[in-house]
Amino acid sequence: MIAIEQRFPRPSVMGVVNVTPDSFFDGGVSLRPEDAITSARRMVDEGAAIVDVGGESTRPGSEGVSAGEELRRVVPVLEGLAGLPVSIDTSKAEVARRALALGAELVNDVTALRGDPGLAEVVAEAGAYLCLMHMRGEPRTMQADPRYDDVAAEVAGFLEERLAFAVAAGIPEERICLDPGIGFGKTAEQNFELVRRLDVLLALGRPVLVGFSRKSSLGRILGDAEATTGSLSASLAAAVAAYERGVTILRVHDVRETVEALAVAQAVGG
Ligand code: HH2
Repeated sequence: MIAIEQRFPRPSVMGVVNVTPDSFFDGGVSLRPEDAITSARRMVDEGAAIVDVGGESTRPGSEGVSAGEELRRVVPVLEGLAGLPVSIDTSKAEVARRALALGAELVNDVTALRGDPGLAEVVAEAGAYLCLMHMRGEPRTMQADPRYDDVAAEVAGFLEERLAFAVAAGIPEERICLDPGIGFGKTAEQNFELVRRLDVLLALGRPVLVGFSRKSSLGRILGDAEATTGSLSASLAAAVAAYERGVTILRVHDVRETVEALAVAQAVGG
């Protein structure tokens, strides 16, 4: 069994492929399977270690979709990506099971195994990699006045508990990475603090994945209080800052640019 830190050396890039009409940044761009497949293939050519295929938006305010609709969106894309490194962005056991059968190697669950009681068993039986992400509340309401006494400690405490849950459910620790969940029930300042204090999360001993790409905090820090997205240049700065603080996997929309930025950061780091 290859540990997740061997499969994904630091830094590795995860390319985002949203097969949705309503994702916060690229909604509708890859809704047709052939467009999603083309986009995912390009990301792999550009240096993505894996592409994360999702059929449900989790943007602030979103409602969620049924398993049937999620499957209808992602299955043709997964079939078209056979043989390529794929992750499935889902919290539903049924969707994950199908995706793993079609060759996905990682399950990216933004609910950290709280959304569907059947998901842990699906991941364990398939021997898949797993990403556990922190989210306060649910997408529909999560941005309504999030408060923490100590955001880094609370996120780490949550992920420590979810990691223990996953391991108890039969998923080996070596196959799991952790994610502070940038933008999932956090203010802009809390998002930046989570990256600044990444050492608190790294102390749990698992590789960390961060998805800051294009998120609204990047637009807000540049002075637009109503921003719903961030620019490419701001996303690259966030990726490099996260990498320099110890992040292993960067989940991004702009693969080529991020791979280039990280190559320079890595060269400087030696
Ligand atoms: N962010 C989004 C979705 N899934 N998964 C992980 N592990 N970490 C993240 O930060 C993360 C995630 C939101 O981004 P995106 O997929 O582009 O948007 P949407 O949820 O609107 O489809």
